[in-house]
Amino acid sequence: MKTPVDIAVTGAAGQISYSLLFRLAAGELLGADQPIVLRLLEITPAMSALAGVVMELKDCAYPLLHKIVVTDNPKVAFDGVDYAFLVGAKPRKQGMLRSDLLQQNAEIFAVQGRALNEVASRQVKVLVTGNPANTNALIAVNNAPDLAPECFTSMMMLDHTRAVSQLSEKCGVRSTEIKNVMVWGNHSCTQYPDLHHAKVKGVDALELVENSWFVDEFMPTVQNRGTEVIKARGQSSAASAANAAIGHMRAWVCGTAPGDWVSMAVPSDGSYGIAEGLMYSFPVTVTGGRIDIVRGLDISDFSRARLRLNEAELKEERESIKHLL
Ligand code: NAX
Repeated sequence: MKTPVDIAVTGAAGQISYSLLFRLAAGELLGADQPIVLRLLEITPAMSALAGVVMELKDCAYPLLHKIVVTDNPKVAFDGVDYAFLVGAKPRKQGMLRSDLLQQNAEIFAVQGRALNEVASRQVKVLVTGNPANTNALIAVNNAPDLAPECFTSMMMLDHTRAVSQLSEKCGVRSTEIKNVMVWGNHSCTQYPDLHHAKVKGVDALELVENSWFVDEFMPTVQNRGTEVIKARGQSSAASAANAAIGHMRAWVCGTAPGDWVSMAVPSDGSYGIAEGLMYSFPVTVTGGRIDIVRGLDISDFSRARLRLNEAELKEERESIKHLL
C-alpha cells in the first residue's frame, strides 16, 4: 500500500467541491492505487454543511480515502499538503462585477498564501479556482515567499475545455481529435480563446471554419459561457468546474499529451511580452511535473491586441490589490 498523499480543498462545502471531492476520493487525480487524505477547509458558519458532505463521503466507503480532516483553520488544512485546490471564495452572483468580487476575495488568498508558505510541502501544487482566479493566485504567490512561484497556478482549464467542445461540435469530430486550442490571459470575459494554432484531425482549424464563426460566435460563446450558465442555472458552473480542476491537476501530475498543450495561468516569465510575474494564461506543456510555457508561436496583430487587453486588465486588477502583495 502506498503512503497516503495529502490533498487540501478549500470551500469544501460549496457546489464545486460537491463534485470535486467525490472524484478525488474515487482516485481520478492520482490513480486507483494511491490512497489520499482529504483536508477540507471551510469558514466556521459552513462547518455544519461540511459535516453533511463528510457523511456522504464516508457513506461511499471509498477504498482510497484514508482519512478526512475537517477544519476552519488554513494552517491545519494545508499542513504538509502536496496538492491544494483553492476553491473557496464568494461566488459571483448575477449582476455582480468582478471588481466587487476582487475586493471581497483578496484577503482570503493573502491569508491562505501565508498559511501555505508556513506549512505546505515545499513541492506543493496549488490550483486557484476561486474568482477572480488569476489575481487571487497572484496574491497567494506574493504571500508565500518561501515557496517557488512555480508552485502556483490558476484555472483556465474550464475555458480551455469549453473552447475544445465548441470547436469539436462545429466540426463534428470528437474532442480528442482537436489539438492545440489555447485560451490566453485572464479568466474573465476578456480572455482570448485562440484557434490560430488549433488543429482538427491534423488540419488547421481556421481552414475549416469561417473567420466570422471564429470571431463572432466561437470567441464570445467561450468568453461568456460562465455568465450563460449562471443565467440558465441560477448558479455558476460547478460540475464542469470540478472536472476542469481535476483535468488541470492531472495534466500537472501526468504531463500533457505529445504534440498537444493545455491552457494554464502561471506566473509570466515575460513570454510574448507579458509583464513578468502576472498570473497569465498561456499554452503550456508539462513534463515530469514541470510546466513550460510554449514559446515562439506566431502571434498575429489580431491576437496581439487581445493578449495586450488581458495584460492591461490583469495589471489593473493587480493595482487594486497592491496593498496585499
Ligand atoms: P460556493 O459558494 O458554492 O462555495 C464556495 C465555498 O467557499 C462556500 O462553501 C464558502 O463557505 C467557502 N468559503 C468562503 N470563504 C472561504 C474561506 N476563506 N476559506 C474557506 N472556504 C471559504 O461556490 P462555488 O460554486 O463552489 O465556486 C467557488 C469559486 O469558484 C467561486 O469563486 C467561483 O466564482 C469560482 N469559479 C471559478 C471558475 C474558474 O474557471 N476559475 C469556474 C467556476 C466558478 O465560477
